[in-house]
Formats: sequence, C-alpha cells, structure tokens
Amino acid sequence: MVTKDTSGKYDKYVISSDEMQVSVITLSAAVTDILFKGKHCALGFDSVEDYDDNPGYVGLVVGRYANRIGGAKFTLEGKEYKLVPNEGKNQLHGGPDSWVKRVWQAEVLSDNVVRFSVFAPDGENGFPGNMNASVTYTVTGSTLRLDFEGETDAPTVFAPTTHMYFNPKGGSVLESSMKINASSWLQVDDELIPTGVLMPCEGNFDFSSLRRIAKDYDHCFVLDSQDACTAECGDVKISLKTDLPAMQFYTGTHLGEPFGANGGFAIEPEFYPDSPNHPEWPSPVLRPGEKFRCFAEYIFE
Ligand code: G6D
Repeated sequence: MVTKDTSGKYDKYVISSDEMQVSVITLSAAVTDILFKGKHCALGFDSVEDYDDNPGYVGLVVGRYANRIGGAKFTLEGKEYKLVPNEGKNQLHGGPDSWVKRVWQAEVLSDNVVRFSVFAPDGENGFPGNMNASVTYTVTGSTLRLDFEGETDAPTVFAPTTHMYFNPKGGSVLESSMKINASSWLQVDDELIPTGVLMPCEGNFDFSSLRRIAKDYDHCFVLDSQDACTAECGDVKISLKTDLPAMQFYTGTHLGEPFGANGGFAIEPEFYPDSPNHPEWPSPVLRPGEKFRCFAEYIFE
C-alpha cells in the first residue's frame, strides 16, 4: 500500500508491505524512516523541514557523483571538466547545492512501488550533459529495493547512491557487527581521496566473517559479489545486495544532532571514489543513447 502525506514542506510517501513501512520524501527522494519489527531501523529527522540542513546527507539519494572526485576535476574524451569543489579542493557528493537540494517528482507505479525523478542540467557543478535520473523504491516483504536509472544527452559520469544510515538497536554502532564480502579496500590520503592502491582486507579491515565493528570507518570496500554485506544491529540483520562494484562503509563519525557520532552506519553502494580519474577502475561514464541501470536491495531480518 502507498499513502501520501502533503501536510509538510515536502510530500511524504509511505510504502508498506505486511512486514515493513518505508517513508520517503520528495526532497532528494530521501528515506526518512524504515519501520521493521516495531523498530525505526533507518535514521531520520522528526520533521521534514530538518532535511534542509543535513550535512550528513542522512537518507538522501546522492549524485550526480557520490563520494569524492579528487581536485574537483576529470578528463573525458580529451576534455577537462572543472567541477565546483565543496570539500577543500575536492568535490564530495556532486558538489554544493547538487540534486540533494532538489524536490524530485514522485510517481506511484503500483501499491508497493514509487519512482522519484530529477533533472540535472548540463553544467551543474561543472558536470557535462543534461541528465534525467530516477530512483524507484519497491517494498516487498522485508526488502527495500532501489533501482537507479539515468540518461544523458552528452558524455558524462554518473554514480548515484543512497546515503541511508542504520541503527535499529540505538547507541553506538561500533557495538554492532558486520560481515563484508570484499578482498580489498581503497587506500586513501588524508583528504579521503584514493591513492590508487588496493589494500588487502586484513586486520581491522578483515570482515570476511561477522565481527564487531569496534572502530571508525569511512572506507570504500571493493566487492567480491553482489552479496555486499550483512550487519547485525541488536536483533535486526540488515543485508545489502547490489550490482555496483563497491561499497562505502561509514560509521557516522561526523554525525551531528540528534543522532550523534556513531549514531548510525552507512553502507553506500557506489562506483569507486575518484573513478573518473582512474581509467583502470570500473567506469562511471554514461553516453547518449545508453541507459544507466543499477540496483541496491536492503534486506531486513
Ligand atoms: C563525511 O567522509 C564522510 C563521507 O563519507 C560522508 O558521506 C559524509 O560525511 C556525509 O564527509
């Protein structure tokens, strides 16, 4: 069932199955709540107006390029594109006032499916190409599926993600446990820009079997399979499946009020950060005539 609430600044859609209720607002197609087993499993602000000041990108669909692009520039087909930086000299999450500040158009496709669409104009924050992008939310049983789609009228780079945070248990997520199907992670410099080196998942980065998180992470794990990870947070298990090549594991170190540091963890399916500057990595390039399609499924048990 899908219900629509137009009482706030942004329309809110609640997509319900017999096991789960997912709330999404039209600002940035942001997930504001996931109610499962009587627990609010995803972080969300109490009022939709709070999403206007959301430096942690809580719940937002992030793009045109999620994560960082070093030096806020890249070269594509011999042309250098200078982007608008918003984290020192680098660009994070598509730059300042990217589509996360935009009201997306919602379309109810069935009783458990809602699509949110946005137009990203050529030159926005320096990216080439007029883009039509969308995320389609489907709630089936205790699975939330996101289908990302995109088209462009000029060669560009496109790498969306969802920036939901989870913490059904409450307290610090460093007490929760995690298993990640990844043999390597991307080494980064002190600005979190990849050095190009893939490190083996050993020691603190060995999540090959379920274990306590214990410390802070804000790292990209290179996935070995579509079964990206499983987190255990109290009596709720959250698994991510995706056909995207990597996952940012972020333990919410910088989360502000009302959540607080480590008040939630994000498991963001993504292309590698800075991949436009690394032709040796999976390519985020999208060309006219191509249809971008990727998915992420969050399975709750
Ligand atoms: C911090 O470094 C982290 C990012 O990975 C995260 O996406 C952002 O907070 C919200 O900058």
